[in-house]
Amino acid sequence: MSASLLPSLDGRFGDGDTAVRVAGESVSWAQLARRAAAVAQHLAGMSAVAIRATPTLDTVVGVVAALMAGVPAVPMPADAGPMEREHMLRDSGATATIGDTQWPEVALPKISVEGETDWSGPQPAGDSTALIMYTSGTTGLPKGVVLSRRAIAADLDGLAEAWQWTPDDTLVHGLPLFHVHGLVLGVLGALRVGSRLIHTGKPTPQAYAEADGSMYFGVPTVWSRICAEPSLATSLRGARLVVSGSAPLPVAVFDDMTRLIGQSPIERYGMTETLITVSTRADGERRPGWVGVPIVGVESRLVDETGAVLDRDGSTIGELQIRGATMFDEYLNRPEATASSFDGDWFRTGDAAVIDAGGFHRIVGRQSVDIIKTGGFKVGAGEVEAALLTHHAVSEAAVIGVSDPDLGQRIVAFVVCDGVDGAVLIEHVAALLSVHKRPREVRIVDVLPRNAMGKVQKTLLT
Ligand code: MCA
Ligand code: AMP
Repeated sequence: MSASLLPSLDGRFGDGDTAVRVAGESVSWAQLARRAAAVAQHLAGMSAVAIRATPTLDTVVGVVAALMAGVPAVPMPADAGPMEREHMLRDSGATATIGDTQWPEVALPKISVEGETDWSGPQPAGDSTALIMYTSGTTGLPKGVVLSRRAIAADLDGLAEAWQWTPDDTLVHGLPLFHVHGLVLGVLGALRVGSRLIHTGKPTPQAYAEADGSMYFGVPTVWSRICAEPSLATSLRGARLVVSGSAPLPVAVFDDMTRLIGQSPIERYGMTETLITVSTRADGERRPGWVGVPIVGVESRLVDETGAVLDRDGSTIGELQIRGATMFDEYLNRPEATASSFDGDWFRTGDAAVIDAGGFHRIVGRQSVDIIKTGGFKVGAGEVEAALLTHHAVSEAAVIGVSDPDLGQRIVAFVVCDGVDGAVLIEHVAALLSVHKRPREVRIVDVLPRNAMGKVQKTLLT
């Protein structure tokens, strides 16, 4: 294992018996390292390994094994449908799978998670690929975001500094292990800092209330569900930090958290491509609706449509651009997409933001209506539309995000179809893609509003 990436697994922090607990199964760091080594010895030399990222200890072992072997890990949604799976496996070039992969169409060898050894291989270079994480765009299939070990280390160190995250902490969360939030921050973060980790399996209010942690991570939907059960929310009063991210935290939820948990949440902002770049600090101001300041090693700026840099006056809105040590390397197999997402070394986030004179950031919204954030998951409208159009009864489809009190946005599909009802179409999408990409609502219409060029005018969909 790289001495530099996950020092807890090199014995740097001793060996707590229950250093890592996932859905009730616990291991010490030494056991985790030995279990991962048993898998890593079969991975060495592979070009990439796909991991079905269920919320289990086996997933953590699989990811650590890939890091140990220096093989890029491709965490796949546990419920990825065949359309997504096929794309991710082919695009990533994975040559084996780990986890409970009962994927009928996949012929790749399965590496089982079993046994313990002391195997160790050569130390992977800092600029080598640690993870390929798939993220949805405005159109087309999800893009593979290539993340180096160096970027991950820089991000986790920057966050540890901002949050005063130490080996004395116990981190609690139940977020999915196939995205940056749950996996990079929520697992690799604990293993890098040397804090204990309790992954609750699912991010339910009950599980968070029972976990007795010092730091809790959640997306806004998780926090609003916790606040809806005040007797459970007050159980978090002993925590040192409660952290929200992945989507805008409504001010009402911020206020409820402050009242019920007895402290205001830390809000932090990031993207799969840039990792987490902006955060309020443990020792700094926590302002509802604002996400804080760049972490160490990161710079930000606002630009207008012409590329001119805008003032930091707390009210001028521009596109947020980011550069620094936490940046991804490229979109896999997509050089044009990579090139067009940068302005020099500045990454164009596609988020509209303001920055005040003190450097505090507020995210105002996305620049594209075709990116939907639902329950903290990013979903591209185009991907859902393409899935709908594979149904023989559907002739046209347009998908938007509609404001939702629980999910932030819910996916709503407007469909021109013949002889099929909405429930069938929802199931159709849930079966082809990850379940969280399914529309929550289908509105059947006679025609879609289009402009003179024939383009659907999504702002007219209601
Ligand atoms: C429902 N279910 C179905 C169907 N409908 N199964 C099959 N077919 C269907 N049609 C099942 C689901 O599988 C699930 O089962 C259960 O019903 C509930 O599903 P659902 O209603 O979709 O879930 P939810 O309760 O609405 O989920 C809310 C959530 C979830 C738990 C908050 O949205 C979530 O985990 N969000 C986290 C997203 C996240 O980590 N984002 C980070 C991206 P079962 O319960 O058995 O599974 S990284 C990022 O954004 C950046 C870097 C950042 O800043 O962090
Ligand atoms: P993802 O591609 O899943 O990594 O999602 C990244 C996107 O999530 C960003 O571009 C933002 O639109 C959104 N996001 C992440 N954190 C926050 C936050 N704290 N407030 C508002 N939006 C956020």
